[in-house]
Amino acid sequence: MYAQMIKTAHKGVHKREDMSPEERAFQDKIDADIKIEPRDWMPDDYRATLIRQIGQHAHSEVVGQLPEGNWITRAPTLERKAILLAKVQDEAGHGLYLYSAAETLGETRDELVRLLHEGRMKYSSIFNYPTLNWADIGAVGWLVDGAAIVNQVALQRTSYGPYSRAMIRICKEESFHARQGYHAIMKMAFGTPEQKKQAQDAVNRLWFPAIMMFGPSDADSTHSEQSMAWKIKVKSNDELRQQFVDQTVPQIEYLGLDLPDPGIKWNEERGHYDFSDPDWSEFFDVIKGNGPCNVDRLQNRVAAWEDGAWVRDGLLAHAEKKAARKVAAE
Ligand code: BYC
Repeated sequence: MYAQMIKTAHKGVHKREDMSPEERAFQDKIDADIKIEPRDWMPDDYRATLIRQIGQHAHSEVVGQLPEGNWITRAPTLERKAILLAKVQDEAGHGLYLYSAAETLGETRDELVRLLHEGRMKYSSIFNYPTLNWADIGAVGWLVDGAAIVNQVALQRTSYGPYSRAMIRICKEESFHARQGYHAIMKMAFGTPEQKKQAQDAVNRLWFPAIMMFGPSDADSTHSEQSMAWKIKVKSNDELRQQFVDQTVPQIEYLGLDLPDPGIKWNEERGHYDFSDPDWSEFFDVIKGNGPCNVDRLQNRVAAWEDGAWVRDGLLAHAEKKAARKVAAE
């Protein structure tokens, strides 16, 4: 359904004077901060935008398991391993909440997964970078989940009820993820000179990819204007990026690490940190499929899906048998 919908999607922002009476009533509800629920009338483009964003978000949670899963067997202590396992399992759960939220819009999980596997849907750019040392796992929890929280706390107020409710639950778990990441990197930063060097290296490599997670600058964001008018997005890409930088710079300083960007400087007048733009050509290249790990990540996901076919078949056969038995007994 989604694949079909994007072909016919409206171009440009919906203007009030062009809206049907139904759409005007819908927009009035949004303006009054009334949540939209699955059975409510909604414009096709609102539905398609939500399926795109929620679907990409779900894919990010699932693909996001890969860079961290890579370190489960090499975690330095039993305690760190148990924490990492719990975190990676949480990501699978987040994927499920989000695929379920997308299903309330009439799109199946199987279809979304198919579009991901065919390279027709995106997932977060950040997961196309490798995790090279143990400090990267701390940095992922702290910076990547930290960035995800900034975005998701805002999304708790998104206009679509099921998405908003999924976010509330996800944010609770993300707080634990970010905390454990900061704790892991703190151990490294306050550890031996070799460990501190690894922590610095992780921050240097992951800083710009982390701030790219918020998407292109507002001026280059294709969907922001309409998504904000519909309150699918409640804060702009640049606003959220600034919020993340402001909360993270003091944390880097506390760790005694060098700032990863010479452009980071407190701006008294703005009341915010200034910082350098990431290399946007790298960002657009990564989301086109040309990042360091894109091919690997997708191959791994497709292989995992195919390897799991027997489990899905078994569960379906069991459910059908159970349903047939129930009918026979009635
Ligand atoms: N990566 O018009 P724009 C996590 C695309 S994971 C890839 O600003 P929008 C976690 C965008 O899709 C966190 N693509 O888009 C999991 C669009 O292309 P299409 C995941 C990106 O949607 C495991 C084009 O660029 N969080 O929590 O208005 C372990 C133009 O952009 C990215 C979410 O998904 C990107 N970073 O705004 C640890 C949050 N940025 O679709 C952690 C929900 C942009 O037209 N999503 N693009 O082909 C959102 O809030 C919004 O979708 C975004 C982008 C702010 C990301």
